[in-house]
Amino acid sequence: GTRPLDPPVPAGTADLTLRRGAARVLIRNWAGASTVPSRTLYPHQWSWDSAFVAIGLRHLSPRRAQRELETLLGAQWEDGRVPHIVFNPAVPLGAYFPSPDFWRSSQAGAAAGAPAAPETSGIVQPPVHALAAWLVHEADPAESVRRGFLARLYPRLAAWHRYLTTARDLGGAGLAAVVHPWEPGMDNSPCWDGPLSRITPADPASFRRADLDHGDADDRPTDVDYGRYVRLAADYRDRGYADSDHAFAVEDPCVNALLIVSEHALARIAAETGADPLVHERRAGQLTDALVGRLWDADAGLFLCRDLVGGGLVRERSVAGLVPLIVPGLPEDIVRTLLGTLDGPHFRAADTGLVASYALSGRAFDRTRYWRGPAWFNTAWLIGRGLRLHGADDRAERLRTAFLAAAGTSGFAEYVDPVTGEGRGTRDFAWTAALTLDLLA
Ligand code: 9WN
Repeated sequence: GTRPLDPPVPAGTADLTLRRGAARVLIRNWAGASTVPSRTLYPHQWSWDSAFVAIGLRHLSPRRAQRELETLLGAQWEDGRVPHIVFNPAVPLGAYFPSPDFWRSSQAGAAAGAPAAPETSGIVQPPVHALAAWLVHEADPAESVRRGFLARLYPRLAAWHRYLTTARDLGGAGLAAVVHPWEPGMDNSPCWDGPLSRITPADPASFRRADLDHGDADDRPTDVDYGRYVRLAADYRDRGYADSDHAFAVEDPCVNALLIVSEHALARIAAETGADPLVHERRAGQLTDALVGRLWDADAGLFLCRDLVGGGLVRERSVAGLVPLIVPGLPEDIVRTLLGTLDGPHFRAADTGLVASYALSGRAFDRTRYWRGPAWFNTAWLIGRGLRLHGADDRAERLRTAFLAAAGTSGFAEYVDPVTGEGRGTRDFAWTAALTLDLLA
């Protein structure tokens, strides 16, 4: 209890400190036209990071949030793909691997319409961008209209979704496939262990990891995994980034759920800019049916990944299988089952606070290693949105409280131990700070 002589603590002081800290991270990580995920570990622009960053930046500066997305989409390829990294030419080559001289986008990607500049990677990340663009617009519609923000972005976002639903419809059922473990943004998820086991790792002497200069080796993917990432990326590059003959191709529920939510956002953007919203609503509906038809697994209690090369569903419980909670119009029994899985023995979200990236009960669970257990802030934010969408406000509030506490005590960590909440990975991580600002708004 409070003693009478304790100075009164004004309401909201903790929030104010947290908000200031988060704003400071975004200001420090701003690189002039976009935000770096981390000043040390990730010194370029990353695709889905920028979408999450824009969602937070809009509370500080809607103008800067627009710029963030414009810079990313300015590096779009003519075939519609939005690269997962846009390289800053001022950063030394050795600061991050793979660097521009590995991807060689302006040359190797010429047939796919890579820009002459800037240099980019040739793979993609989850399509959170139309959702982010809509949320940025909503933060200051007058400024957005004045700058023609949505009108300029709409054709680019539409081309991006077209790429994903045509060139990347490798399974033929309408869902977008990912062709590299970096694409779904969950690099070393145990879901990729099976599909990756068929890939011969590149010779370790042929490349040098830069991530270990800044990150703890126990928190990062292993060398064998890296060898396989390099092999897949080099093969894709050597095929001119053509979407055929992929040795790794997976339909991921998180990627497709984000595509659906972004397709709904694109419908709103279309309506706002005088284009036809119905094509987007229709596609969102078709994608939702395909997601449920192809990736839902009632026995597992969540959505699973589908391995298009080996065939069949990947029987691993990953947070990616819970993210479809953000999809509007899911069948009610699926929503009920997902809520049960979230708080049940595999994820125990009610006890742990944030949501583990991989089931605590899973065979490959590892509390410290990246996407094999640690809890991440972007997935918590997405699941929180899903909980609100389905009226589970108490759980959403619980998750929000846990998110803000973990973000503050960990110094805006990249991820946290899912059991103790202890910070892991890099600090002053941009999307952790950005989504903190969003939850405080
Ligand atoms: C590879 C930037 C990115 C995130 C990913 C996260 C990590 C890169 C890496 O960092 O991936 O793209 O070097 O491990 O897994 O989700 O976008 O923050």
